[in-house]
Amino acid sequence: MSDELSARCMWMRGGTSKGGYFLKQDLPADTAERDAFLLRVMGSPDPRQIDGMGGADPLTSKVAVVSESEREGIDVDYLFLQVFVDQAIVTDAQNCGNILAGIGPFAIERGLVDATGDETRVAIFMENTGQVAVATVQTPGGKVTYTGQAAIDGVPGTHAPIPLEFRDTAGSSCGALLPTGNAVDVVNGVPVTLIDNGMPCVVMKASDLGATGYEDRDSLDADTELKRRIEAIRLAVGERMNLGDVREKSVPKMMLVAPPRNGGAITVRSFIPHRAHATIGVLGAVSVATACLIEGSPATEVAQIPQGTRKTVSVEHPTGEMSCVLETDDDGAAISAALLRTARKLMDGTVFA
Ligand code: NQM
Repeated sequence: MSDELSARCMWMRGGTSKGGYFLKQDLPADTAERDAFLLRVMGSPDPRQIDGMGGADPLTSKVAVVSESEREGIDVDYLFLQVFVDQAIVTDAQNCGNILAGIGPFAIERGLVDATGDETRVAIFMENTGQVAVATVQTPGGKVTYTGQAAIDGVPGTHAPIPLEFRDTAGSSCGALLPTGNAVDVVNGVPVTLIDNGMPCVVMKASDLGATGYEDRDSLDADTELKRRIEAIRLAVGERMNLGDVREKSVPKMMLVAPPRNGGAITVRSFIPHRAHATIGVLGAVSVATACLIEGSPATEVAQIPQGTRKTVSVEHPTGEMSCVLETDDDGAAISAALLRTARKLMDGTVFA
């Protein structure tokens, strides 16, 4: 590829992730060319991503591709791409609810959506899973603002709030909330819930894997024996979760759960899937919160779940918590989820490959 290749791009923090936001028309139309371009932009494969924009972490090696939508009632289409750090892989096999937080502001800034007063609701079709999210962006005087008083754990300071609403996310990639039809399966001797409420996840008790669930990110990343056991379970369940061969995929996410310690509903340490997460993914948190409502799941053994049909499930993670507001039907099953995120524009210009 020539060094002259470049594209218009905005670099943004979305929630607790960071990456490049592109208009679809600004990227090569051919998928293989697009992926080769993005690998060079990020500096992959290289554990340090020294020759690119990536931050040597899966959470900062992310891409959003955005276009005006032709779907009824939808403003924009969003395709998420995970650029692996140390392998030459770009995958669309997962969605990302953190990068999603930047889509509304980006779409307004690029003129795909008109601001509608002090707040603008942006309906986003998530191409990876074929589902819809609605983001509410602060647009005082018809312009996006990133400043405000909302704080989310894992991000210093306060910013403008961006509430995200999800509906009908069950079975986003696996075809069903519980792809095996079971609340619990036993894999390699470990009871697990295989679940997908927006993100394919394997939920298991940390104690069943010899962990506490309260470890910090670095200790988890350094525990090669724990990671080996987790990866063996992941590879064993890919087909059962209707995800096929997951060796080169970033799903399912592996969720180690434990009782809450800070007044929340549950504690989670997630692997995404090969590195421990610094916090927790948005749709990953929604999926774990949903598992807490499923009788028989290992999650219910450790969770403290509030009563009522509209409940805030606070998911504790290594650097704080993420509150998922779940609405449930009369049977107690989750039907919608809402979360608070923030985002920030970091750079707008041209990126070179
Ligand atoms: O689960 C990381 C993140 C994510 C994904 C990952 C996410 C989600 O924190 O919706 O946000 O699980 O790879 O950005």
